[in-house]
Amino acid sequence: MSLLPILRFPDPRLKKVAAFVTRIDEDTRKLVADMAETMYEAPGIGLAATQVDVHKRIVVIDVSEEKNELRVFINPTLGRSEGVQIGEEGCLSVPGIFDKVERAERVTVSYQDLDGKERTMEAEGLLAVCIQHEIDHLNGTVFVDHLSLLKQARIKNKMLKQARVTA
Ligand code: GNR
Ligand code: NI
Repeated sequence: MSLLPILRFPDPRLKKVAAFVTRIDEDTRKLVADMAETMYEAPGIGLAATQVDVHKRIVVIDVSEEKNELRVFINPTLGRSEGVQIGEEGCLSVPGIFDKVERAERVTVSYQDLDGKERTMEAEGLLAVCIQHEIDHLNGTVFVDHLSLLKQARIKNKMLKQARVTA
């Protein structure tokens, strides 16, 4: 397994729309293992392939307390969504920034598992937030895009300055 570098906002590669996965092979399984390791090490509760510059529709999530319930979503799509929740979000691609985002409270997500089997599940609360946040990444959207233009501009400035100092 290996840790993968995570793209930082406002890297334009975070805006790419990821492609559907047509074949789940050894490379896919290796990528999922590396993504999981990268997510746990960060640490984060989710990671989309987009964030590690792989533009395929693959997401890993673990919202459990013990960090022992890895969920893998290949080609996830949202079905029904119900209700509204507003929660503080963060993103491994926008370190140090946290702000409130409105999301559906409950979602139905269809996806393929690592065996290629089609599955559908319902999620609520933090898991539902995380699924919506990760599917956004696959579509080239970062949580910052849900904030006001003023906040977006401030965050972009802060990130660019930070990158300059770090480089
Ligand atoms: O680790 C993460 N925490 C988090 C908290 C609230 C809402 C969404 C998230 S996802 C984030 C990891 C990440 O950036 N996934 O893309
Ligand atoms: Ni994120």
